[in-house]
Amino acid sequence: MSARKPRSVANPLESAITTPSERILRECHSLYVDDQNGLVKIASSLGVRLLPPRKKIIVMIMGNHSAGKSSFINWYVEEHIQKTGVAIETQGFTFITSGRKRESLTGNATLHLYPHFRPLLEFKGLMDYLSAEISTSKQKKFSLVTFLDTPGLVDGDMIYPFDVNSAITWLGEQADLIFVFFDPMGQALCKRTLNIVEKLSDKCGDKLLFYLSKADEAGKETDRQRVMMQIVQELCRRPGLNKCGFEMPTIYIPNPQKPSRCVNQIDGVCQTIEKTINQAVQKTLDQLEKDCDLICSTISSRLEQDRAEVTYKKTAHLYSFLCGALGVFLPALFILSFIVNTFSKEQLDELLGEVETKYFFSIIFLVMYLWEWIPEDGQVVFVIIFGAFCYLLLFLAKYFAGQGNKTLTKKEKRMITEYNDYIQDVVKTKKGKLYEWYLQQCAAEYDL
Ligand SMILES: Nc1nc2c(ncn2[C@@H]2O[C@H](COP(=O)(O)OP(=O)(O)OP(=O)(O)O)[C@@H](O)[C@H]2O)c(=O)[nH]1
Ligand SMILES: [Mg+2]
Repeated sequence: MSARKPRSVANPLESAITTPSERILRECHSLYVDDQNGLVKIASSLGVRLLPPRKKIIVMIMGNHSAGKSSFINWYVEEHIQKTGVAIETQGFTFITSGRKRESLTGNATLHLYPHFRPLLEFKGLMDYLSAEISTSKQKKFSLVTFLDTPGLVDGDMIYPFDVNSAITWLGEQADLIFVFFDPMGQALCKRTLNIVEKLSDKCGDKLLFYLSKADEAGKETDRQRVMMQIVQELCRRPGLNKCGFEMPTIYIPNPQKPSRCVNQIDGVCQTIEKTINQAVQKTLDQLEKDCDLICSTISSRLEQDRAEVTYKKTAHLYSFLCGALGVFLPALFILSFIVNTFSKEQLDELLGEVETKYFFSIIFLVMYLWEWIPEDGQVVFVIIFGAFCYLLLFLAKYFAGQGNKTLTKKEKRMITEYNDYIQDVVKTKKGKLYEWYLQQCAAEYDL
């Protein structure tokens, strides 16, 4: 591995058309998924699982049938992507996101685009109702948002081809924001919507926001107030929901042909999206720092562990050698002593030379002295014990030789040290720069 800098995705042409937030998110993402030095790859080589951050936030829009969910998305994107109308138009889940060219994707292709959403495969019958629409629009903050349009909810006999309640609840948990649209017409108090909202509020109440949509159709201000009161009352009656203070901005799609005097808080929705994007940028940068620290601490503990392992292995190998040597030497000496004892001193002098014979004999003499010192009826027992002892020594030699776990090879050690340097020198420096950039952007927005 070479500690090269990751490929920067921001070429001059792109930087002219992308916002700083978008570039920060993209650069963070590329630090994770880079082919050669991506943090995901580095972490997985150390046995740590990291997920790359998302490049966009996910805003799920749910609510009653005909509450204006798809119309809101079309308005935000400023392109007629989703079918709208009085009939039940949206029957499945659609991801609406920005890309280089206009495209419509089916279920499998959608999961390819959003691997985080693979568990959707477990929802029986849902795959035929999953799709994605890619638009080239760059309006508002669309380049940093993925909308998730959901099926219109109705009570009664309507049969959904999949478990719609569980699917919306699961998807809501994955989203960064959940908008619940209540329209002032007929179905504002749809039980199914309230049931799902109750479940979601239990798990992710902080990202759940309520809107009174199509507010221009609510009639006079007093009617609108009455509808809102009804909805809020119905929400508060739910045991899981009565703890939250409800805020319910009124929104509608501005129509120049049909001006309305009703207050429109739709710009507030855009600001909420923008705020969540900024939070996502901050969270991503914080997570990057945490992931870098996690990798570096894993590396240092791995090296520390390896050093301890090497020392342990060296000691074990020394023991193994000593036991092995004794296990072979002692019986050899014992047997040799008996053989040599059958030779006369003169024969040995001739064979070995005088000085060597002297030393040799003193050892043999010692062994034979010890042997004779043992009472005759105990000699057989001694041989058995001695044999067992030598066998134990050989067994211990084998045991010590097998002790210790696998240690790092030189190549592996060099590689993880280089990973550490790369993270300290390249990734952390880059993260510092991106943070500065982010703060500059915040300051610039604040000045405005
Ligand atoms: N007056 C008014 N009409 C709206 C507004 N938003 C949507 N509509 C109309 O309401 C109808 C339903 O809108 P959709 O966007 O299809 O609603 P939806 O929630 O996606 O409906 P389903 O997909 O069936 O659940 C359409 O005829 C829209 O033109 C609004 O803000 N004001
Ligand atoms: Mg729709």
